[in-house]
Amino acid sequence: MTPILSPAVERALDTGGPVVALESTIITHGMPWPRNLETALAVEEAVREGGAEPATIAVLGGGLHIGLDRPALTALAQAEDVAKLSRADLAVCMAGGGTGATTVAATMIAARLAGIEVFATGGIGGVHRGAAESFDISADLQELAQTPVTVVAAGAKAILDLPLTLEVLETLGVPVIAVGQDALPAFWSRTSGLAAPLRLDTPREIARAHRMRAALGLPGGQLVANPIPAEHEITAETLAPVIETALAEAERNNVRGKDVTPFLLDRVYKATEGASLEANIALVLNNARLGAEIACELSKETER
Ligand code: PSU
Ligand code: MN
Repeated sequence: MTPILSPAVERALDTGGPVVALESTIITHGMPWPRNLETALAVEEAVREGGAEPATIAVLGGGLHIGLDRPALTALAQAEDVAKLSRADLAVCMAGGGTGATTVAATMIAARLAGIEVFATGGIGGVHRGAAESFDISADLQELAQTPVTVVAAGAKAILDLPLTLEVLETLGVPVIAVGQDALPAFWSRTSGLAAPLRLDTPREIARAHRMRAALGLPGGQLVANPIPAEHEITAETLAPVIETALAEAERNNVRGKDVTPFLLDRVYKATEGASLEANIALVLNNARLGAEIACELSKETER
């Protein structure tokens, strides 16, 4: 199985140039049309402005595509009922010639196959609240433990159980690195009230840590938690009651499994009258810029 690289991604990888992987579940399940397409295009542009090549990843007609052209992005953004593919779903979807959007876990798998070391997104999946009963822990966490890709996210969403998410990441040996601050960011909010296990302040240090992990023979990646820019943040205090209501609704409607994250995101979007979406877009752009900087540093490290 060979991934299908877009010409621009292939060129960049052939020459050891900086490439940043981007996921597609955020397009199909994370944001409403047409903001999802606008955001996907703006994120790609932000990566290019940062001097790297964007590689949005999705499964189209059974092929694992790394780098999507505009018609493919548009079709994905408009499609309804696209499958959400995590590690468990990827092979079955591809073998059956299906189409699906890749989550953080599946995007990491694809990035590694293509030789891409950095991936920028919004937020990762984590340990859901009530996981002691539901056992709902995102496969994203295990993926970070085994697939050597540096993932730039704005932390994990406050809809999750953040203390337990940190515990699981620690158990799995995943470095959780806050950028430029001591606190763990919480997606829409700059801080979660929890200390981040690790802190680094520059893309160069993050790139060097990525290389050092490989040199030590450690499997897995790094989670780079980049706080949302201050002017776009929604404070944790504002969000807390909104999240409580969304979680209660999910419970009442018996929402389970893969549907939980999209359901909660949609409820928060409605309850904040769209403000959560604006914040989400701002943080993804911010992560794309940092991802490009890290990819540029990694490509310099290779030359040294
Ligand atoms: N966070 C967002 N938007 C998203 C997701 C996370 O702000 O769309 C997606 C990502 O693709 C992530 C997935 O990998 O949700 C996690 O889903 P689950 O909890 O079912 O593993
Ligand atoms: Mn889940």
